[in-house]
Amino acid sequence: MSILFVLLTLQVSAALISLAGTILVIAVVVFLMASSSSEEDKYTAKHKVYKVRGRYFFALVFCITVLLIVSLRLLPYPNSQMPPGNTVTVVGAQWSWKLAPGEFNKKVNEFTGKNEITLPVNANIKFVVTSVDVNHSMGIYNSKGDLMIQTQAMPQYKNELQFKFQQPGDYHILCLEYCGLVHANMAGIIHVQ
Ligand SMILES: [Cu+2]
Repeated sequence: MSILFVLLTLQVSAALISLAGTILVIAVVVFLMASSSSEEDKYTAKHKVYKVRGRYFFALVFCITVLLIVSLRLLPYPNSQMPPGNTVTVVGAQWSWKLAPGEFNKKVNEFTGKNEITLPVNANIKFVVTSVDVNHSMGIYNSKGDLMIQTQAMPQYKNELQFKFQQPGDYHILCLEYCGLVHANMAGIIHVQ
């Protein structure tokens, strides 16, 4: 229920921002129409339009720059300084997840791991995610069933994802990309303590 509420709130916010943008565009058009008279020659009208367009452009650049700086600061990525021991390799396969501490740099089909791992709470963890066969998607859920993070598990490619578990407990790994018959049974568990 709370997820739905958050989504609706985000949608409503997006709709309001779009509405404000639309009203701004209409206001500019109305202003141009109101401030131009039929006797005006082409040259004067063009000059006037270019003047407003220039101001509008700089205002837009200013707004976008401010929003970009604010939103970049809010990105949920921890900074990349972390002890090397906090790296976990995750390998997806039809149809299981395998996890082991450290980054695995040999051939991926030689990787041996378990479908569960224990990780420390409140530490930056780097997941290095790949696949031995087809595309999978690693989604990590908390005990309430909320999706915390996700990234693709792709053959011959490593995706890195950083995350800090702020609550101890059991987190579940599920596959978010249909990968064949037993896709739904692809499950792993992360014990955070
Ligand atoms: Cu799958």
